[in-house]
Amino acid sequence: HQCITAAESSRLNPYALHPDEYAILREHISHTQVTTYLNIRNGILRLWINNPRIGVSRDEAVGCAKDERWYDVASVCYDWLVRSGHINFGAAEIPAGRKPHKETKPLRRRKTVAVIGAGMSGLGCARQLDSLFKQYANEFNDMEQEPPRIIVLEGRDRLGGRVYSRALDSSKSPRILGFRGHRHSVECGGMIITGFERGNPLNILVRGQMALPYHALRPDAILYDTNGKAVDEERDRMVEKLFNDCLERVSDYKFKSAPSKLIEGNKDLIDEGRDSASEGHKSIADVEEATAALPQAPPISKQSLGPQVSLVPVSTDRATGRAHVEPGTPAAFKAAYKARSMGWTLKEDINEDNDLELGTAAKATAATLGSVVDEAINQYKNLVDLTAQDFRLMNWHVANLEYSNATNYHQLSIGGWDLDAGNEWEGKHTMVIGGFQNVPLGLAIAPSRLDIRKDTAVKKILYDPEGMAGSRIECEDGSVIEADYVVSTIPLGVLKHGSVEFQPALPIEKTEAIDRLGFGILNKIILVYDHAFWDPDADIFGCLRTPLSRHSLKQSEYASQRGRCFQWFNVSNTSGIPVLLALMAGDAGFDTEHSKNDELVAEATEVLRRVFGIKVPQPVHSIVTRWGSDKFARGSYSSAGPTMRIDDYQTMAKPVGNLFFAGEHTSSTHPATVHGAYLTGLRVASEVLGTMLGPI
Ligand code: F2N
Repeated sequence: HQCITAAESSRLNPYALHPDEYAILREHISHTQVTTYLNIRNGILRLWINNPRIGVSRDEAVGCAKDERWYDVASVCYDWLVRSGHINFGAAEIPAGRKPHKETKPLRRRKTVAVIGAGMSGLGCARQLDSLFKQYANEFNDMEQEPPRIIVLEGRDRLGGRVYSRALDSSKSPRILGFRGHRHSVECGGMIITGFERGNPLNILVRGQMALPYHALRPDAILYDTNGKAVDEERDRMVEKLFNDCLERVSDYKFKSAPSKLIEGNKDLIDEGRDSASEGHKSIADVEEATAALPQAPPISKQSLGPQVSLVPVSTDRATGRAHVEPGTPAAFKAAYKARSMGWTLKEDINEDNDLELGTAAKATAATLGSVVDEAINQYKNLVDLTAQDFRLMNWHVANLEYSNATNYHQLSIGGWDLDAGNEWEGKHTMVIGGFQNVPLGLAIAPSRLDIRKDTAVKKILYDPEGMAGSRIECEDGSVIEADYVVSTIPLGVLKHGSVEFQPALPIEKTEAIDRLGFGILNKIILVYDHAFWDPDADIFGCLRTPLSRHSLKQSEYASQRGRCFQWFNVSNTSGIPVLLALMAGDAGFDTEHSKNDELVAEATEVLRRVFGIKVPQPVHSIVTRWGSDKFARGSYSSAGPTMRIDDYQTMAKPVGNLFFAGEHTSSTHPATVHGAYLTGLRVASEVLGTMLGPI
């Protein structure tokens, strides 16, 4: 069982081959041997997950094969797991590579890899390269090369990029007394680690390697209405269901991606850790070639699953606003019928056959998630009686969705806005106590110190798109770095802004994807107090906002206000002092860029006073983030822009010659997240090593 859990924790299906494994093994093993292979692979993963402070050695991995005949396959599996970053990643002590079987040869010039950016993706990549180069030192020796040097170029004077735990400086706020000498910090950027139990690689780093303390967010969050009273839970649930149904109706217009081929082992045997008795003599490839002429089974259609389950129901997470898949009834049901089953009373002349007519909104060339959902909400108004409070509630959910996408939902693609839904992992959301930034810092120093040049802003990258000649990186301070391989983790916002020049210009497919993808703004207002006046046992609470003309039942009138301090985090547990953090999402995120701190703090205080009474004091210290004006970010994170194409994130990830791309905006499975950024760093490290050593 531990092997099964280890595979799941490593984001691998314990019972089926990953597409890469399939590509490596299809000519070498038979269908029946897949079971044996998976048992070996899951066993290696178990060794790793049981103690991720120390990397698994090749000998240990090979020992997972029960039979000598499988040693070679186990060794290949080990190579794949190491190179792809499924084991031996992060801040682990790394076992030495193969013993040199040839004499050490005279070495040629040492190659250089330059990584631009010391955020999670850049540091993740540099650390992984460092570790891979150690593990494959002998292979480099065979090529008469010393393992390459890695240099990280960072424009800021600090590490972590969009993970920024800003220290609360007691000298600036003399009233934060008693805290002098202690390191208190607040998260100005990425903060929440989602699905911490199983699958999130940050779990291994935070818990398994760095042993950082963390706080699991308590998910229940009260929503307060504008009069300061908690919203009736039942009403809240009804509105949320209606909102989710609007999102589901949009899912008919979603991008469809082809399901990937699944080569499975025998589940029962794998569960028991037993291998298949028979061996099978034809390789997977032979069998496939023999059956290629046979007609393929038709793809599974929504209807064939029966009317009761929907394949892609959508709802948004309360703490993060991110879309996730939940079992639900399909949008195919008539809206009025669904509304009634949610507990709504239908208007007098409406019966269960009445439906929404979203056709015109959805088929318009300029259709966006916002235009269609706004239309759906407006049409629901004709089926059931929606009050002004219902509109406030509905727009709180819109704000929450806009928060996770860092933009107004009229700037989101109807087909691709939730492309990553379904990839979420199990477990609570957590926050690192004492600062999330300790994770990138940990990568920078352990197990050995990386060569990181801070205050080194890159302004120009001259590269060879054919990958034959080396690259030249010019920095703002006049320094020049020659590199054989370049990894860019430059944020999408900076790429859009054009402040880093590529010579030659990036290929057109990439510049078009840069244009189509979105890069919006989420900002935070952080308020430090000398005592807590809120419920210390609640981590999150929401505040409904009114449009400029109060009691409006017009959806469009809510956009500018709904994201203003709509969601609050009590981060005292992780900061060590009484701190509240309010989100400015959607249009509000953008407005924050050119609003004055005093006005924002006054507005936030006003929102708090409605809930906690007029005694709410002025904060002793406050911080307002402005990620849009930040020269090294130019916004908060990427999103599915209105005209995006299904493979835009993959296009962002493609290398051009020896110029590689990592960063949050190159992850099609976990964009806009810290763990997603980290995984792209691992991916690119694997690509770079593959270019140097060739495939496994
Ligand atoms: C250069 C140059 C140059 C640049 N020369 N160096 C909740 C949960 C999950 C996902 C989302 C959310 C909601 C959002 C949220 O509240 N989080 C959040 C996030 C970002 C920001 C800005 C805010 C305000 C809030 C949040 C979260 O809780 N949980 C997450 O998992 N992610 C969250 N994000 C997004 C992540 O912070 C972000 O995706 C990730 O950190 C990006 O990492 P990358 O490595 O891709 O980029 P970055 O850290 O910007 O590193 C690039 C580096 O390059 C940076 O150090 C620059 O200074 C540097 N650089 N130009 C040299 N010319």
